[in-house]
Amino acid sequence: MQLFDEGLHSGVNLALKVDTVIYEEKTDLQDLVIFENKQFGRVMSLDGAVQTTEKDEFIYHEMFVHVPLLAHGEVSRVLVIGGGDGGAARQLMKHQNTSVTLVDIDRSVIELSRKYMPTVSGGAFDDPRLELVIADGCKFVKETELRWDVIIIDSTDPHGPGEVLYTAEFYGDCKSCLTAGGIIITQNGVPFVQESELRTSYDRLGGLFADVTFYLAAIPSYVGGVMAYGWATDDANHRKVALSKLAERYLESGIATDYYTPEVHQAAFALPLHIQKMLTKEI
Ligand code: AG3
Repeated sequence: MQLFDEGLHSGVNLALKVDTVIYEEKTDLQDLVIFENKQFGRVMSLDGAVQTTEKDEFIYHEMFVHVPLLAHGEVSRVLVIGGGDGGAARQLMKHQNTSVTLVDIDRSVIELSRKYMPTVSGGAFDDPRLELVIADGCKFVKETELRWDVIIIDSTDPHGPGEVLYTAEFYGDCKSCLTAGGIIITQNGVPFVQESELRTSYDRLGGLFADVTFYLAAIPSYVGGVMAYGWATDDANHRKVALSKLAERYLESGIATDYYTPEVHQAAFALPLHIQKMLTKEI
């Protein structure tokens, strides 16, 4: 029996049975593998770390997208940095009046996701409301004159090509691409096994925005417990939207979800004490 042995963290590894290898390639930028697993369906890994699986991607992407969009309430333009599998884009396309710019550095990720895991993007790349840019996200946000209401940083973990997407400089450049009251959401790893990532992002985002925190969701294929999404905005009201208001926006948006509910949205911001302590701990 073949095993995929993740090796992303020291001291704990995710091992997945590989039923069939679907595709394997060293792209110019990353080492990409797609394989079939009974529990997760097709799994895409980059540089040895699981990025997306057919069966649980809805959790990760619904929480990435619907939380900021429904918290903000008036989003018309969204920038996605990374996210080449198209999972975030598919959730964004559910919001009728939303247009998306998706900037990914690696064209192969997009092409292979569309070909071998088509339900993940679900046609988002064919939607005229989506503009695809193949570019270095860092360079893109530094140079663009355009502005967005929400920026979703759907990056790999901070190793390899994804590392620059966790720097204060990059966050600052993202901030200058936001409309007033805009929100930045980051993929911030699994706090139990990636404490320093959480702490670093908290400090860097905290130096730039008035309201910085994290919200949580458990993604079964991201080993080690709940995952943290970074939340950064200058408008603290977005985090205080009443449940009744979120429910109203959810209904009005007409989106169909399998994980997200307004109640889950609110509850996701409740941080267990050990995670709160990580944020203020001296390191
Ligand atoms: N973004 C999240 C990658 C997280 C990987 N971490 C892990 N395996 N524990 C990837 C792109 C998904 N759209």
